[in-house]
Amino acid sequence: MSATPELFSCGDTPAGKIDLPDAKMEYIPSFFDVDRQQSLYEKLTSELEWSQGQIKLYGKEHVIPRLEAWHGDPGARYGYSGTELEPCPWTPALEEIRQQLIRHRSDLTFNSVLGNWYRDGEDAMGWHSDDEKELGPQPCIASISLGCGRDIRFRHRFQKDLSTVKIHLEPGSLLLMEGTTQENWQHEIPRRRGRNAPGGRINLTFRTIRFPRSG
Ligand SMILES: O=C(O)CCC(=O)C(=O)O
Ligand SMILES: [Mn+2]
Repeated sequence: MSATPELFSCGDTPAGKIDLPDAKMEYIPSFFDVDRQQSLYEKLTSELEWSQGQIKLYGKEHVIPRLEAWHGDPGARYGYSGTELEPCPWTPALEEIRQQLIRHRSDLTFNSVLGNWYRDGEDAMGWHSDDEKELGPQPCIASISLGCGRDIRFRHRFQKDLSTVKIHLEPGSLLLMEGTTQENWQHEIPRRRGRNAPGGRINLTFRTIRFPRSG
């Protein structure tokens, strides 16, 4: 695949390597088939410990526009959205997905997963990189999408002349981000309003906490 960003701005990104400069990414649109992705979505809505947090920006508290859940091995403590959390235990559906990831790439291990539940198109996530120090250098993040499809956008942190790249994350898809992706690129899930506003979507980012926060 060529590195031309416009190539990815359509809805149907093909399976394979996403050839962005200074990044290592792979996209698999049908990691789960339609029935399995739907049943996993439903299980996760009830199995995970969802809550809506708050974040302080410029001294003002804001409600985070999505629900979040943090699960993993005991001790895989993490700070996100301004909070520090001991993970909730793995659930059967999370364990099933983790095993499928490891079957896909036997060199990968994950000790935790962050769930984000976008209840509708009003829920979103702002520009950021997954570069928290708990993850260590060059983290591998495996991102699973279930429910409705949503766009993810990428922008280079330093090369401002590069176009923003949009990938439509299909329900049942896997996006792997590794190597220097987080060092060099930020990503966001933009809000989607209007006639084509999506319904619910759950995203799971499987991660490895290498340097847990001290309890
Ligand atoms: O919802 C997504 O696809 C992305 C989630 C994300 O970027 C994160 O959890 O850090
Ligand atoms: Mn992220």
